[in-house]
Amino acid sequence: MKNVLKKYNLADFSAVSFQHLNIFDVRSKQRIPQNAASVIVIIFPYYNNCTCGGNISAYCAVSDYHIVVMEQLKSICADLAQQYPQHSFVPFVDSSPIDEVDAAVKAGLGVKGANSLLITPKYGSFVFIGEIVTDMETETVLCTDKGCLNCGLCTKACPGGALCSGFVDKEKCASFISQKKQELTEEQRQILKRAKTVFGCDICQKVCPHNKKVLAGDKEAAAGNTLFCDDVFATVTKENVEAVYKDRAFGFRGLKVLQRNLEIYGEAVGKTE
Ligand code: B12
Repeated sequence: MKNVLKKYNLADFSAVSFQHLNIFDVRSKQRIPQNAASVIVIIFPYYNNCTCGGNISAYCAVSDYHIVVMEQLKSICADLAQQYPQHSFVPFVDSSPIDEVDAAVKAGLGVKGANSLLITPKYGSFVFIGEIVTDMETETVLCTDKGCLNCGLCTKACPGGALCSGFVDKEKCASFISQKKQELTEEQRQILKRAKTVFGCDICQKVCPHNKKVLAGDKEAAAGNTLFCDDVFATVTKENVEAVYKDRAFGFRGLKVLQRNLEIYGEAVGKTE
């Protein structure tokens, strides 16, 4: 198993028993293989310095991870299936029945921060999480969460005051608000203005001391499967929004949500056009 995974030059991966995980009751639950025994959790770093000056969050400045990560996971699954034809290997990313932060922490890949995100030792929290669920018994670990420094900086900096001991009050989270299709309340518009973002929010990650090295451009943090951004599109404007929105992580929300956010962003930075 490890030999197959090694070929992919992954930043980090580990496995945990399926029985220990939090499973959400969502539609994708149907894809879990029968007799699921273990889950291989893989991280995909994505932070790039070129996203600093943009107006979207770093996870949207790279190609849509739902597609890129899923493609990699699918090819790993195909390799594993060839090696172990009697077993099933099913890939998931984000729209997953698995609580991915919880799975990664239990697999020993990092700790859960007060901002509710997985913080890895080398890549900080700027990582996507993907996983492969299998009916194969693999070598697994079960780690307990040692937690973050708990410095409180993310809680203080959150523009909506959405964080409370690792709990995210979604309706106050700028990331959630930027994704919301329904009409925003006046308070939510103000939170978006404070976050100064057209999509997503990285404030709780950017103030996190665990991300200091990564934010300083630590070269070691660019592993084999790191997703790099296209710095031309780290800034979304009225002019390029139609061209960029489809192949980014915000594509699924549609153009209207982005245009609304652009308008609010324009008000926040004093642009009227
Ligand atoms: C829904 C979702 C969101 C929602 C809600 C997030 C949330 N934490 O609830 C929104 C849209 C806000 C969101 C935003 C973001 N997300 Co998101 N999201 C998810 C998704 C699909 C499910 C997460 C989830 O529902 N977790 C379960 C809940 C129950 O966890 P929880 O909120 O931590 O709740 C626990 C505790 O808070 C506690 N609790 C519950 N209630 C209460 C009440 C009190 C008072 C207390 C004290 C405790 C407490 O018990 C709960 C169970 O353990 C995952 C993918 C996945 N399948 O896991 C990605 C995921 C977590 N997101 C991801 C990312 C990248 C982001 C953003 C950084 C994107 C951005 N830049 O804008 C932001 C970060 C915002 C933030 N600080 O959380 C990555 C995180 C990678 C990492 N390093 O951890 C994931 C793993 C996707 C992926 N495949 O990479 N996300």
